[in-house]
Amino acid sequence: MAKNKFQAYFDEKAPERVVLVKLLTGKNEEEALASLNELWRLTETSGGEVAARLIQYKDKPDPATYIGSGKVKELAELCKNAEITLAVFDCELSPSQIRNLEDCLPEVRVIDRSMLILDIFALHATTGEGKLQVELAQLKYTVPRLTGQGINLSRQGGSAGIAARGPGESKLETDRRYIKRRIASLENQIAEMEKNRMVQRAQRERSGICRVTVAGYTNAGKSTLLNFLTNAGILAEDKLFATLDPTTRRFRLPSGNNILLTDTVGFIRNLPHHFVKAFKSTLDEVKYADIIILLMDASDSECLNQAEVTRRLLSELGADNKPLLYVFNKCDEAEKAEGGFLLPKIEGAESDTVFCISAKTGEGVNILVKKIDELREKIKK
Ligand SMILES: Nc1nc2c(ncn2[C@@H]2O[C@H](COP(=O)(O)OP(=O)(O)OP(=O)(O)O)[C@@H](O)[C@H]2O)c(=O)[nH]1
Ligand SMILES: [Mg+2]
Repeated sequence: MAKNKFQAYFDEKAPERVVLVKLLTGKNEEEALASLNELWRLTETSGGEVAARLIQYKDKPDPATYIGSGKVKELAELCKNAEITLAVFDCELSPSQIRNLEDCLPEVRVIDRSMLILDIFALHATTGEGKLQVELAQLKYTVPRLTGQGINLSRQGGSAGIAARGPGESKLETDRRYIKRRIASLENQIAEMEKNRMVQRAQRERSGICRVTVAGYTNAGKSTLLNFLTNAGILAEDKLFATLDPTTRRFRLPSGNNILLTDTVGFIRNLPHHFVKAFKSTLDEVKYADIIILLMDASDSECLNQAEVTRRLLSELGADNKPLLYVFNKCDEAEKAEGGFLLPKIEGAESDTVFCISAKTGEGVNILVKKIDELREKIKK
């Protein structure tokens, strides 16, 4: 099926061919490359196939096209030769940068990292609230970046291309006034749902049951841990952002006391401000916890940086004053590495708040549970 920028097709037999584009400014190169690898995984989660990567070393982004004009020509050539139809930039692009880039790349759609993440959210949103939050974020972020191109943001039975998938069944009109009205209506609906959530939270608070929330980078194993402890039956898979909606389950501690365990949406670096705002009611879950489990994927070499991103987001959400348990998950996998797995030191953390577990095999989980039991006692005093 022919693809052009006005009609995006997502054909499962022939995934969209994608080029990842990255500017390296010489600062923090390790982080930049980790971010590029993450973009690769995000692209695959979204159903795309990474056909190429294009890296430019440059001090500052070009205001008009982000990468320099020579590099844009190289990109156009690459896309033509490798039959690439989508370019994903590992940054935040302005609407005019997207327009300029697409003018130079006639057969290629251009999106940025946030649009890709939102696309995954659109794919994975299952509940009413999740879908409303995705639509709000798309209207505020994606639509202003795409409407100039006349892309029809409709969901044709899941057949639209990456970043052209919307949460609603109906056609998302691109008319500015309509968008403004729709944003206001979505904000109202989300505020209503937020009220229900507040009522639920108040009930939980009154019940006096200790609330333990599992937070962490996407794919750290949060849902697997909740499933292991409570048989919650949450979808847990090797995909980024498999979970969008918080799930809470009761769990009985060895002391016989109950706690409420909550699984949350994963964090990722460089979340745009609109994004955090649109998902505030979901992300806020951490603010109402009595104890936070900061889960990390010990088998990922980036795990300490990911923990740092999580800590920063927790602080932005006003949840940095809670008892925090640092839990290295997937130790079964990490132990396979040469030399095994050595528990890293976490700055500012007492050694009895750092754990090593496998949510898959259950290794070490009982020690963590014991600690939660102790903490619960302390908090309730
Ligand atoms: N080897 C190993 N794999 C694990 C462990 N815990 C989780 N996984 C795997 O890691 C992947 C991600 O697990 P999830 O539980 O979905 O992770 P999550 O943190 O909920 O991810 P999101 O909801 O996408 O943010 C799945 O393929 C799990 O099977 C573990 O202890 N060991
Ligand atoms: Mg999950």
